[in-house]
Amino acid sequence: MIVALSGGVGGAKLSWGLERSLANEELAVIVNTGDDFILHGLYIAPDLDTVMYTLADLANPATGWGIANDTFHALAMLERYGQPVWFQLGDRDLAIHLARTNLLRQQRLTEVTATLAQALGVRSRILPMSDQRVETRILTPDGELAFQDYFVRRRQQDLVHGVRFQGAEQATLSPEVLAALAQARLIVFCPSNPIISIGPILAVPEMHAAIASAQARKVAVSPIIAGQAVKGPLVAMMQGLGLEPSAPGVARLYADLVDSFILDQQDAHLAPQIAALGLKVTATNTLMSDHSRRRHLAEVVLAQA
Ligand code: FO1
Repeated sequence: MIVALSGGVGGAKLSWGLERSLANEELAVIVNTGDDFILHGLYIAPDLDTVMYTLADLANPATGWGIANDTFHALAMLERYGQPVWFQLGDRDLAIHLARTNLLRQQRLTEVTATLAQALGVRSRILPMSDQRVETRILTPDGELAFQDYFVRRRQQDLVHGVRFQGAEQATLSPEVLAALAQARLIVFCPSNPIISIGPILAVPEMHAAIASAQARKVAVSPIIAGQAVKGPLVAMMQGLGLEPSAPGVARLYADLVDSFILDQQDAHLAPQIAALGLKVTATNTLMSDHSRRRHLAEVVLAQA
């Protein structure tokens, strides 16, 4: 068993590479649910959907989230009814939020996700980080914002001086997550945002403890290449939090949990700073701009086991 810890787009792409590189071994992807929220009365889990759509080869290649070639007729009608439309829900995408919201009345999020993933033909196990609600909250000069308010509605323009994960202290691990971590021979920290994507996963106290005590080898991939995040507000966010926005800055956040660290070859000169933390360092091409590069990065990751 290989276990990946993932946020949205970057984690989904590496998970795709891992899944397609594994012959008989199973992949379990533990996914951030700190971004989940209710809109139009629907339970929306963007990172779970991004991982499922990517593994099902349905994802919109332009954005990485949502479904390829989707249309937005329902959203246009919602606008006529005076409903908020800052969160772009496509017509095909809408179905998963309807189904999930309905199924959640009877089942845990882990069970609902398994049903949806199976329906899409996904071969890997997609595991929400917890069945309890954990909500990422962003602290800004304008006060505390709900995650999607900060990320999508306000377009990541606010200065971030803190992040908190409401509910994390009370959240527990599902039996499915515990079993996956116990069986893992390799745990992969995907190149997702360490603050708002991997951060919520590790904020569940049992998760941190279960990863720390797992027998598996543990490897992280840098989401920062040459001082730039591949996607999203990571660099500004790390600066706002007083962290160094670089591969070594990310490695420091994970140093107590991982054995090895993969950074981009453009950052190879920073390897000694990471080796000084006691980690094995590998430099390679980490930008997953096409399918063959996803597989390449996955193979370098799997070689760490
Ligand atoms: N991200 C955006 O920047 N704008 C959107 O309108 C948007 C809609 C959306 C709909 C479904 C879905 O699964 C994801 C969506 N995302 C959108 C992405 C998502 O909210 C964020 O990228 C993640 O929460 C951060 O990982």
